[in-house]
Amino acid sequence: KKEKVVKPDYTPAQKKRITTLLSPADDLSSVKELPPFKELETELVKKRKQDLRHMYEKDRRHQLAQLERDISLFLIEKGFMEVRTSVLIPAKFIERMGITEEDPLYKQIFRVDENTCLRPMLAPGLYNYLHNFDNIMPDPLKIFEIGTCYRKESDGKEHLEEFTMINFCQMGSGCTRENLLNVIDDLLKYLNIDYEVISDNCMVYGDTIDIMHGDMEISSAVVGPIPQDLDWGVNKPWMGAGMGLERLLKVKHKYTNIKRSSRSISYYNGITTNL
Ligand code: ATP
Ligand code: 9VF
Ligand code: MG
Repeated sequence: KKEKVVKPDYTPAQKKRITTLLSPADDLSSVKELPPFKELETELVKKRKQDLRHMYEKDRRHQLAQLERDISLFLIEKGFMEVRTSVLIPAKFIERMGITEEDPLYKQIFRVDENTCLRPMLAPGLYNYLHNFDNIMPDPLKIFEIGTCYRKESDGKEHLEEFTMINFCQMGSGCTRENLLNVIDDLLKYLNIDYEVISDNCMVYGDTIDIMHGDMEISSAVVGPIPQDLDWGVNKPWMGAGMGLERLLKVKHKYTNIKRSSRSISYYNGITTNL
């Protein structure tokens, strides 16, 4: 006969504190009788301090920074050239991306002043490089950027208002769905992340190939060309994909909330700093 799990009546604030202190490795579901709040809190605080001291002793790498380095080296090895463009972009780039007032993304833009906003995506910077490098580099041209993007978001566990995107793209020959899916497959195998491919569409690109881990989108991939390429002075076939680094970390470390993998003063490598 199954024994009843005795749940002490923690207050909502106490539940929240315990949740914050838990690491994905902790498994309270097998615990038959949970201890009083103060006892459990003390035990978890002690464990999390040990975890942090262990990181300081043995590793010292920030997981978001390290993931950026890993992806960067992987893509450079695959022939993609790294670029870094501005986080502050001209507001006119938003229109030029084809983001109109009807596009849900339009209202999500952080505007800095009349002519400037924070980039919600990396595509404008990449478009500029595709145009400028077209008659300098051999065919195909392969570039990528990794960096923070900003969007006003209302929805919680998978969305950050400040997040890190990797966007790689290739222009010229070899820009097929098959080649695109191969790059994504190589990258996600290298990162040890399971995924499924589904079709979707958005206002900017039309049809997209979405890469999912369960219910969460980890990447949107597109095979061009598309009409608005001409507004950027781009007139060759292309393929590209954008992927969120904090979502990759959420999957890799089984975080229940994406905040654990974000730029933060509240968490260090997924562990609360409020100890
Ligand atoms: P969603 O539908 O989940 O809001 P999206 O389709 O608007 O995402 P894209 O514009 O396709 O997002 O951006 C490419 C990738 O960047 C996404 O697949 C996701 O991994 C990541 N990403 C987008 N928005 C966010 C966000 N607010 N927080 C964290 N990651 C994000
Ligand atoms: C793929 C998703 C238009 C040739 C410079 C590169 C892409 C989807 C990227 C991202 C975005 N697009 N969130 O474009 O690789 O830009 O919406 Si380009
Ligand atoms: Mg998408």
